Amino acid sequence: MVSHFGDGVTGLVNLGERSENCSLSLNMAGKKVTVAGWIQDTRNLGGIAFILLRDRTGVVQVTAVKKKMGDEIFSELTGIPRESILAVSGELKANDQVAGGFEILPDEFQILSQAETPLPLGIVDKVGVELDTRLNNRFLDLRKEQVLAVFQTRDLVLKGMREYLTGNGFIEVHTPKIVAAGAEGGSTLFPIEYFEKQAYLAQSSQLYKQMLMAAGFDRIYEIAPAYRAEQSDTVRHLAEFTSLDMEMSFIESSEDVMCVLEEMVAHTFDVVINHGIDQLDCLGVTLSKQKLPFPRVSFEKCIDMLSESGIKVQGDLDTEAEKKLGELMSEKHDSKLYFITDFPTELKKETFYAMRDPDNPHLTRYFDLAYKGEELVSGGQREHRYDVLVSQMQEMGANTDEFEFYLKAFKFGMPPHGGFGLGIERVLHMMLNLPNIRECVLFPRDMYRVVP
Ligand code: AMO
Repeated sequence: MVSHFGDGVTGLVNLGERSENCSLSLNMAGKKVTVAGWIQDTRNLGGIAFILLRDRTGVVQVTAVKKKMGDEIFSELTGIPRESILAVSGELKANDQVAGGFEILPDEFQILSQAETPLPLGIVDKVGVELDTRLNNRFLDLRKEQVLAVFQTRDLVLKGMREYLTGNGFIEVHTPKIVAAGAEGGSTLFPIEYFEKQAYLAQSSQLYKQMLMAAGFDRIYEIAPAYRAEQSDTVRHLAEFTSLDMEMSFIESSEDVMCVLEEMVAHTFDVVINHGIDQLDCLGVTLSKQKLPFPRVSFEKCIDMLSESGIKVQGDLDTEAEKKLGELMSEKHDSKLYFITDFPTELKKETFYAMRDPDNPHLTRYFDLAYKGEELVSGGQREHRYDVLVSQMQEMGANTDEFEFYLKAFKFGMPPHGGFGLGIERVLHMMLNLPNIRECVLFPRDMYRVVP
């Protein structure tokens, strides 16, 4: 029998043959169970020792009595180093002095894997450890309850987004990550050797999701890695992040895209609030339900608001201005999530695919969704008219020959369309108030880190 410490998931191995999965509970009092897990701690009081065994589902106490086991076996069991993996068989006994209300009295045990000492970092110790040390020993760091909680929340965020999009007629697709041209500016492209040709790691699925609109796929989304050779070593930039890209056809304006986006984000918050109670509690985070619609404020209006509060902006918003704007939005509109709309063409110069406002070519039909001052999403309506798209590309100096494979899709029936790109780690970074975006990635990649 394979047993678990917590609420009925998987994880523990048995000593003998594997059969059904189940979780330990008081109902099993008096029965013999076999469990296995990591030794979190051993408290040896001489005649009696308490060993805490941990797996993903929780912790169980194994109570070893010297008189019962004999000196030799008792010292072998209590001498096993922390974080070794131990399998134990014995009676599950009710004991209301113990957390969880029961303990295991071992009859036999087996060391499945012995950990070396000292550990590069503690799993339950309160001592603060540098992020670099944690990331260098990430397999150990990931054993921590609060680190696991981040990835369980990440799982919920992804489930919430998929659930909303699938429920609204979007199909999940996968586009190439080895590409011949980038859509987000040359400076953040990672070149790779691709047989005899020059290729790049995809910065975004932009060109492909648009081509799928020409294919008549109508409503698609993709959740996949995106690569940016970011020269900025900040707490919110990664060289490899997970991008949720969405694209939809037959829209009238970017408002259609914003409506889908805000509903998806609000639904995702609901999923995390309803199903991530233990994780939020473990991380000390309180999340509130998000009210719809999210406020929409034009870029120009944002600049005015900032200027009234003493921040002069030249060009795009910098980090300080973004942070301040987050505070102002929270005060004035009572929302931590808000859209910045009508981005000036001047600021979206590299975004050749953005549709410009027909009444004012100095403005685009482009928006960002920000959360507490950090950009989570950018998107908008795309330029679907071949001639206009080509002239926008020429205006920004793009080599249209390189994009021929993409431009061709605009010549044979391209519907009006739009979409967005959302950084999953940015959402978690802000939602869980984490100090660094690297906390939201199992094995982060940045300017300096390519291992583990
Ligand atoms: P953009 O370049 O603004 O737009 O990226 C979209 C979203 O992706 C996330 N993001 C990042 N997250 C972590 N580290 C990075 N280095 C990083 N760069 C971007 C952010 C950002 O809002 N093709 C367009 C989207 C579209 O119009 O559909 C694009 O990629 O959350």
